[in-house]
Amino acid sequence: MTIRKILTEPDPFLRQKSKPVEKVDDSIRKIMDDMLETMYQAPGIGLAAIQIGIPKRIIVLDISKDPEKKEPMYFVNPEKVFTSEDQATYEEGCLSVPGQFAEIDRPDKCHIKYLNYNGDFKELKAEGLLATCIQHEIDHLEGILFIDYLSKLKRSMITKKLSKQKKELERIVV
Ligand code: GNR
Ligand code: NI
Repeated sequence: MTIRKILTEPDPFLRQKSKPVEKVDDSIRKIMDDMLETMYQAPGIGLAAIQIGIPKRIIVLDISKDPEKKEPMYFVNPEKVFTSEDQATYEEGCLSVPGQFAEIDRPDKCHIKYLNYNGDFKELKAEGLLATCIQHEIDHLEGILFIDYLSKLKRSMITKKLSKQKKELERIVV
């Protein structure tokens, strides 16, 4: 397994729409393994393939509280088939928007269909943090970041801060 570099805002790559996976084969499983390792070491509780520069519809998640007990979840070509009217608010962060957090409202429950690690068709009813994370990750597949739900002013403040940080880092590296 390989730890990959996580792209950060304002990288235009993050705004691409990811393409469906045609077949869950070993090359796709290798991407999922790398994504999981990259997510654990970040550390984060979810990751979409586009965040490591691969525009394919693949998500990994692990929302287990105990770091000793790994409970990885893999979703290929996930599609929302239901979202509840009732909303839930969570303080969200994103590995592609480092150091920034904001309260975001989303449907409290969602049902999804997807392919698992072995390429089998599955359905899942999610609520609470799991539902929030799945929706955050499916947004990545559409090129959407959680900061897109904030006011224009808040979003541009965050984007400016991050692009300044990037330029400073480049100066140090060079
Ligand atoms: O690590 C993460 N934590 C998190 C917290 C609240 C809502 C969503 C997330 S996902 C995020 C990792 C990430 O950026 N996934 O795309
Ligand atoms: Ni994210």
